[in-house]
Amino acid sequence: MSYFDGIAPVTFAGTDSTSDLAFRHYNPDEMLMGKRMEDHLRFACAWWHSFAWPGGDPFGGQTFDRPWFGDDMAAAKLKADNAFDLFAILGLPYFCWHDADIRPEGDSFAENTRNLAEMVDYIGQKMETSGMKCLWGTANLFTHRRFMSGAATNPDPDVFAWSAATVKTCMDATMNLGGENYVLWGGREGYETLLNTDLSREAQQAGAFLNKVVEYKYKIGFKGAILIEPKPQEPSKHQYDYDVATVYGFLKRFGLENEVQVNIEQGHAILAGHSFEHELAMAASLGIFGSIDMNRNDYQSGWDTDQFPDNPREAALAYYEVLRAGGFTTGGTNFDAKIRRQSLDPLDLVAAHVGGMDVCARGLKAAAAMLGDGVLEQARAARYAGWDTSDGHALLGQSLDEIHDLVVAADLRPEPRSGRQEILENVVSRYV
Ligand code: XUL
Ligand code: CO
Repeated sequence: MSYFDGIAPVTFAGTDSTSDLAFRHYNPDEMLMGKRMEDHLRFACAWWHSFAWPGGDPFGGQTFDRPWFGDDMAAAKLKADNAFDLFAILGLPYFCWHDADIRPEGDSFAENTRNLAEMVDYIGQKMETSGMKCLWGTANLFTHRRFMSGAATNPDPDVFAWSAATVKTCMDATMNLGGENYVLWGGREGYETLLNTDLSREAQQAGAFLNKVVEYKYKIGFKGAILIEPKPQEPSKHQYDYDVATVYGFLKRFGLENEVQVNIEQGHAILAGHSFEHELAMAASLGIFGSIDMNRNDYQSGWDTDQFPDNPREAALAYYEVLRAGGFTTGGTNFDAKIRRQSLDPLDLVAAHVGGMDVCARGLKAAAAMLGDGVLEQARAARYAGWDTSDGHALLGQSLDEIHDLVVAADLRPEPRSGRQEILENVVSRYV
């Protein structure tokens, strides 16, 4: 018996379909820029939102009633069985997990490790029979009360040690599941008040911690990417991994800019006061683009609402940056998104993913067409054409007084030119 019994596998039915449970745009085998749509998007389901989240909010507890809710191994296995049933219905190729999503919490570190290892075996067998793959694994270093003051940046070295040991077990588990990336979201790496916080120490701790992660990656021969997920607020008042540019500065400081990339989440970009495409373009320009957590925030609430994406234009602009960056290599599109607390039924969980996958597919198609037609890239190249001349090239290597003499000799009079923003925005509107 599956929780999802009675729901048939979702298939592509074309844009004329009015079914709630059909793909109108996501057609896995459709070729775009020489690659299958499924291989472009590399969709993943998030174990925490879809199977572990009880539907609570700050004003009320659990609303969902799932047969697998419980805190023992039998419940964890039932959860895994049903997770794989949902993956099959949706035709999702990947999943992502935290240790706390897939194993029950033990009474000790050793019990946590045993539980995790047993669940990794169980899930590994299900992956073999289903062909499912693991996009990434991660450690939950923020839910349990021991992490209330941070993990790597905790004032208590025992918590640093517990966290480092936990990451070791989670990297082992990710490797055993053939995971293609290992993610670190600094859940409580930040502070509530500067009055009790030593910023210098905490940065040193975080730098040492991440260096150990990279060292261990090489030690075990993990071939995937190590990814940091930036977020500016929530749960801490201030989170150290504020945004892509901040993370890059941190990586540079600790010599890790060629070792670690970023997992960029739509909602986190918005919380940081950026657009999603800004964060993607920034990561690409810094050479640290890795993967995405796809979702959307409510633009009125100012909070990380983790809703499924529903805005084709935003998706198009995001995938445009992904494609400009060369597309995903180890990364993919993880739905770090949850249904609303009133969405009680198995059908809601399926429909949420169908809608999200379809919006991403629609965005990807528009992005591929925009890139293929080249209108935006031609306009961009034309705007910077002066820098491609020999004078333009030379300028960056010249001193201030050399440049001064050039300007005087040529009687230079720069002429402002239109940035053509509205025309370019209209171009995008033609595609979405
Ligand atoms: C929290 C968040 C996490 C990370 C993984 O906002 O996005 O789910 O993606 O720890
Ligand atoms: Co996320």
